[in-house]
Amino acid sequence: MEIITTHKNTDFDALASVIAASLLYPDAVPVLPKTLNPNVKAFLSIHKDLFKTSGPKEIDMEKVTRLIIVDTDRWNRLDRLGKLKKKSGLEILLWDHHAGGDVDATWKCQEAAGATITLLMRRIKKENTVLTPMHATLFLAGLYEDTGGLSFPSTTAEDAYAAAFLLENKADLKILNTFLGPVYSEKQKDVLFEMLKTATRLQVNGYHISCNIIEIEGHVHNLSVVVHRYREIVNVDAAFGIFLDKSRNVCMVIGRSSTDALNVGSIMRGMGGGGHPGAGSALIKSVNPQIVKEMIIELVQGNQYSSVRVSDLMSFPVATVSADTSMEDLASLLREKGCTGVPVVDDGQPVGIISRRDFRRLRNESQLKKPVKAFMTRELIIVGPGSSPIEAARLMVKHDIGRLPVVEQGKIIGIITRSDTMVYFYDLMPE
Ligand SMILES: [Mn+2]
Repeated sequence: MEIITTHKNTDFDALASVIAASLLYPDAVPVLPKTLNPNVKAFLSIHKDLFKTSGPKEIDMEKVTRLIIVDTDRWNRLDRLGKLKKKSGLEILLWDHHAGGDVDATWKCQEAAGATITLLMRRIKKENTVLTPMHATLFLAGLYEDTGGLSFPSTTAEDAYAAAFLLENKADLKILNTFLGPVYSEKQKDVLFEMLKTATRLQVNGYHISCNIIEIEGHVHNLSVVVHRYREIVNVDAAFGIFLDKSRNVCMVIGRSSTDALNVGSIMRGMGGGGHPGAGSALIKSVNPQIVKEMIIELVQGNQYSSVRVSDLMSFPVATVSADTSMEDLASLLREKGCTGVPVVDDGQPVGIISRRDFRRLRNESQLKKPVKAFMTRELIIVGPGSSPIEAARLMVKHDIGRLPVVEQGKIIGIITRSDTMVYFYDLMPE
């Protein structure tokens, strides 16, 4: 007997992948875990007759000879299949877009893609498997849910091609949209409301973060969608919810980040949990939530030093001019160095900045003989070498300037330009 299964709290990508696998392996029985995400449950209650599935209890594990796992590579994410883990001679096929799990597969297709369904679509296209509009709709729901409608950074070109293929095969976006939005329970709405009421924004080394302590009673299903939505609303780089359950004396910490530079997964690992750069969680017993908050802030600070800093991107040595240099000499220096602006230094101390733009202030040619200090901008916006590229970029946007002197102990040690930060944001740095 062959079975196809996926992870607990089954989401659309998991369900789509199970059904897609059942097209590729027609003899296998699709087995769904008991716990499904609420929107998947709602979808299945309407499409029950179209997508026939079984529960783990209906399967005689003794008879299983081939196990096909989709959208997870961890045994502990499967529902009641522990028996199969030790079964000798069991053939295991794995289709997954995660990595690092403990399933030792006989054969696998495991690649970084936005969704597992994308990997299965590759085979479905190749085999010219016929898709009904219902199949196409479910598969696209899985693809859109895991890639945020092709907008998450994990999205690949192949995901977009798969989406196009599914639309060609009559995936229905109206139906898809009625099911895709997360269904918030009363409890989830209460938690979100409480978080918004007490919303705080902190600035930690150039990152905007939010860290809330919320007391909860009993189990609240899927708090991660609440933190996700909260982060979007308060518009921070990362949001952390510290959920204190007094009756069990535990803190559930859930983090969500919108930037790879602030790796929530590694922050959560620092607290005994886990996750990936965009999302992570940790469960901490018998600890004051205030201490947990301080730990998170410290870890965010520490994270800073493991990632790229302004000093890694800046140019040096820096061409500078003294305040008494004539505008004429400045013009030839800018031409020679091919730069658009330079810091002005007096006695080794930065006193201003002058750029090509400032030549507009000259009223006639004779003013070319005047010193730089008559035209320079005295309000000097600087950045430290240990700052993050995000912080530098924010300063440049805020003050509408194209470059920032990098200053350490009163001395200019480099200069960072808008294009230097772009190199970083677009991941163009040499490996
Ligand atoms: Mn997935």
